[in-house]
Amino acid sequence: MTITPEPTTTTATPLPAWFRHDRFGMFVHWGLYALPARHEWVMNEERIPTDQYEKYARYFEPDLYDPRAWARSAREAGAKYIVLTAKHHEGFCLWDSALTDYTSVHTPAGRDLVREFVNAVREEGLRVGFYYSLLDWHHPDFTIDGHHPRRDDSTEEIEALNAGRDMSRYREYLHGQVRELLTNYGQVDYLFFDFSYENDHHQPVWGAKGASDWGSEELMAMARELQPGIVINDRLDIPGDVVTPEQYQPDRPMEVNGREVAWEACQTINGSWGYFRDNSNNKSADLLVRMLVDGVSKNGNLLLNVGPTGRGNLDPVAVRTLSEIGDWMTLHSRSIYGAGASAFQAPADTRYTQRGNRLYLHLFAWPFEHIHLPGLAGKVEYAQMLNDASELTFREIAPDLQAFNTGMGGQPAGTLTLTLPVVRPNVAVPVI
Ligand code: H79
Repeated sequence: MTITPEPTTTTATPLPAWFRHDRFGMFVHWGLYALPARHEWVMNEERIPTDQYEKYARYFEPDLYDPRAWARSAREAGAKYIVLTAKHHEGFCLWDSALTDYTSVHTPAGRDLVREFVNAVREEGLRVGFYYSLLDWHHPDFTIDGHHPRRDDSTEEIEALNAGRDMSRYREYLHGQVRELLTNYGQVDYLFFDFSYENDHHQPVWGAKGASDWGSEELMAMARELQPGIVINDRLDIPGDVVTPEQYQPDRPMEVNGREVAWEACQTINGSWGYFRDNSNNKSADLLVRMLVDGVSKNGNLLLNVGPTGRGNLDPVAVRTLSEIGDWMTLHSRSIYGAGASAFQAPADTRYTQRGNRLYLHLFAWPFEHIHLPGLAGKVEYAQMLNDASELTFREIAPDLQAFNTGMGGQPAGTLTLTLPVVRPNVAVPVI
């Protein structure tokens, strides 16, 4: 007997409306790497053996952990969802997993930190996301590969080690842990897996792992069964719901196989995801706002990262940056939430976002008094500044008129010219 195969569950499901609408989320990278405080890849970069790295677990005592404060900072910045690293590549788990002792419960913290996180996030009215690392540099069955801290051991040592390692056992562990996270913590809105490297042609790595190592089809099906409506990212080496460029701003709406897809850029404040004490390469709130706007102008989201310290609090730079973004969002979030790309072509140093029939012009450089907007003549009923609703007057060269005949000088037919305040208002972005 032949049967029609069941439709695969891994084709992207319709994306829940909140994801595109909300546009802005906060990423939280927190784990043992907050203690060395020199990048979350420190175990790998410094080839730290497992038994030495475990020392950080003995000193993990986050007495200032207050996820309500994280969530409040996120909400006040305008973020609508928070994604927490339940487990990063180091393998340490922030929840009470029955499948390992390498968890926050078995540290001086002595408790399930994910539980407190989800409660706090929901109390602040935000959506809950989990990051789960597919790589695991602590698990005894995860085979040594070119991304593993022991990658520089001799070939003989690596072969001997890998002979005793069994990826099918690791796969069971991975599926079991994801099952725990999606079963024991109520509604989970977003799952960010990280990452596959089998088909990474930019950076070929020996022993690279992908969909067959993770059991990606099965994993995704399980996640959707446990949490209908969950958004799943694209790093399982099979198609997901959202494409996730990392520390990279796409130059146009993203496409996969010629079809536009939802995307979310994840970005750091200072180049490191985990807390990095000696790094002061901080992006300004102004730059981060422009990155958010740039993304929305191309139908993308921004997932902005913070890396809390080993004591559990956000560092002052993160707090200040989020607060400044919040100042801008208070006045301008109408151009972000529910907005996306416009069909109009924005002039140099500007971006358009559009929500329904509202077109928002974001000026990345403040011109002198006038900005010329090709193609908008005859299309605009009213123009105003967004920050204070003050009217902006404008002149138009009708599309059917010859250029050079209006006194404005040199603008092509169809151009609308706005008259701006000479001095840029404090946090202003004009709207037309
Ligand atoms: O969790 C964050 C990163 O740790 C993880 N994904 C985000 C969300 C990630 N970053 N990079 N990668 C995964 C791919 C690997 C990049 C590498 Fe490297 C380049 C590994 C070694 C060189 C970056 C630079 C990490 C260590 C040095």
